[in-house]
Amino acid sequence: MLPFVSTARQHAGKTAVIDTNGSYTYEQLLESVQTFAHYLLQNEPDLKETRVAYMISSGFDYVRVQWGIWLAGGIAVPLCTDHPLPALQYTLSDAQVEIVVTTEEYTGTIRPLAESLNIRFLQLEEMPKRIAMKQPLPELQADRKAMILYTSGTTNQPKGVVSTLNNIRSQVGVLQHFWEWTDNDHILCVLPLHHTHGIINVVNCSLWSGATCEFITPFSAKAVFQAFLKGQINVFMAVPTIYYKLIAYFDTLSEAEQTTISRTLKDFRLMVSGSAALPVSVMERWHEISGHWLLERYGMTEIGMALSNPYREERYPGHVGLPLPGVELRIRTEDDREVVEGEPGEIQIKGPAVFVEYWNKPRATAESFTEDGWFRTGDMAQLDAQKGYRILGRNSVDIIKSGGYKISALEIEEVLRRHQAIDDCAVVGIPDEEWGEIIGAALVTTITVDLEELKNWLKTYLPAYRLPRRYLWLTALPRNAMGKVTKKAVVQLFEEQ
Ligand code: MCA
Ligand code: AMP
Repeated sequence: MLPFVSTARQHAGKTAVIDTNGSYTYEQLLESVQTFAHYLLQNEPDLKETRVAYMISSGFDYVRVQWGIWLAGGIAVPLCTDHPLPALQYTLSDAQVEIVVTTEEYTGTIRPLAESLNIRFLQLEEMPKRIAMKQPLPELQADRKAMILYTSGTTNQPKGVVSTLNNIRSQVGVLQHFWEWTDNDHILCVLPLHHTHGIINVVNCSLWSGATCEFITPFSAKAVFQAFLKGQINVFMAVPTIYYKLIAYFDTLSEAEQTTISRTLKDFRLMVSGSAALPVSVMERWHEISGHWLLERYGMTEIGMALSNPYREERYPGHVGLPLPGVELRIRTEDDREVVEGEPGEIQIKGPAVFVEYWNKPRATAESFTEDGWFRTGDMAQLDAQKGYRILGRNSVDIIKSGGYKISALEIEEVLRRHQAIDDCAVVGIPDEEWGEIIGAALVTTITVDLEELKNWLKTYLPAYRLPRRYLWLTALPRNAMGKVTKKAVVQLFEEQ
């Protein structure tokens, strides 16, 4: 049995979810999850790893659909609610999705696409009131594939990371234990729910623990502080950019408002930062505001969380702690030998939380593991005997982290090159205090390009978080000029600009 079913039974009368429509007990959640699972099954005994994509805002409906897919034996494929059509189409096609679920909010966007791809379409509001639930739900083995999350890498299109039920159980279980989750916890979820951080660390850790998960969407610093001030939330997790934005908003408030917020924050049990490097300045300022040293941890879609600062002992700024229980970690040099202490190298991981494959990409899967089965993260790190591991960055310049999102420079370059006026281009990450990196595009053009027109054109292909924010025009250069310039030099050009 999936662990969340027994948790929900055990905490039947307790509040599981709070969203903009109201609050829901575990009993209501489980009942609607089971009903939805039967609705998906349509009297079949098992979905047998059918890919079910869903485009649903954060909240009760999101959880009931995700858990319903798992109970019915399907593979959950969450869609980003902000993705433009070509990106959605790519995900539906690449994952070979057979069913799409949504609510009225997104029907206009996703229904025509699902229909054009011949995919069964379900809108939650159109679900019949009575669903036959005579048949038992399928018995599921731990190695069942259960989720595909799309993540950018060093290929131009995102790859689908396939996790099994056992991977998900391990990713949730280790955090429940190490960060000491209990049913007294109450977390606020502001993160998007097509990535591990929001899905595993926030939603599933809380709801598999009998805690309350409260959702606000979209993120706004004001709404976050208002939610905190209700005095019930005691756990919070976010990317560094969100802490930066919270600090910036806090600094605009009156002294009296600041004092009230600080008093509320001091009662929190746990505050976590991850998905990108936490600047020491943000950690220190947040400590002044809240009295908490943020717990920084390191993870990746393919592996869940791997390294964490301690829950109870001292946390070190600029460091991400030690391997979590059950995580095997080694650091290898470029010439593939074990490092000596303090020497930098690539993080490689083994353990029950590590994904099984990139969907339909056996070559990419094989290349991402060493011959003896270690997953190559592509992240460079170094161990400090006292403070734990320090992340030094990626070993590829083509991976950008902006606002906690992983972005492939190659994907954006490919889109830019489709524009009639662009002969060549180079996309880079430019260091930025608020966003970690912001995306810069250096363009070789033959004719003058109207920037507003270019931005609007790009929006039809790329979601907001993958859009270049700064541009450099290199009109005097010949076609293919970018191939002869290093990306480091391009970043420098931006910085001199
Ligand atoms: C938006 N803007 C940006 C960017 N994104 N500017 C520069 N760089 C960006 N990347 C601009 C917009 O154009 C807009 O400007 C203004 O910021 C507000 O845009 P909006 O989209 O409303 O931004 P937001 O809602 O404030 O979003 C910021 C955010 C969001 C909340 C930090 O990016 C976010 O939710 N990030 C979390 C991603 C995440 O969960 N990653 C986890 C994956 P204007 O106002 O001028 O139009 S990593 C993972 O899962 C692994 C396993 C791990 O370790 O956790
Ligand atoms: P994603 O592929 O979206 O799951 O993002 C995972 C990547 O985020 C990792 O490979 C790291 O590059 C980065 N990351 C996650 N946590 C941290 C952290 N605490 N410090 C630095 N980078 C991080």
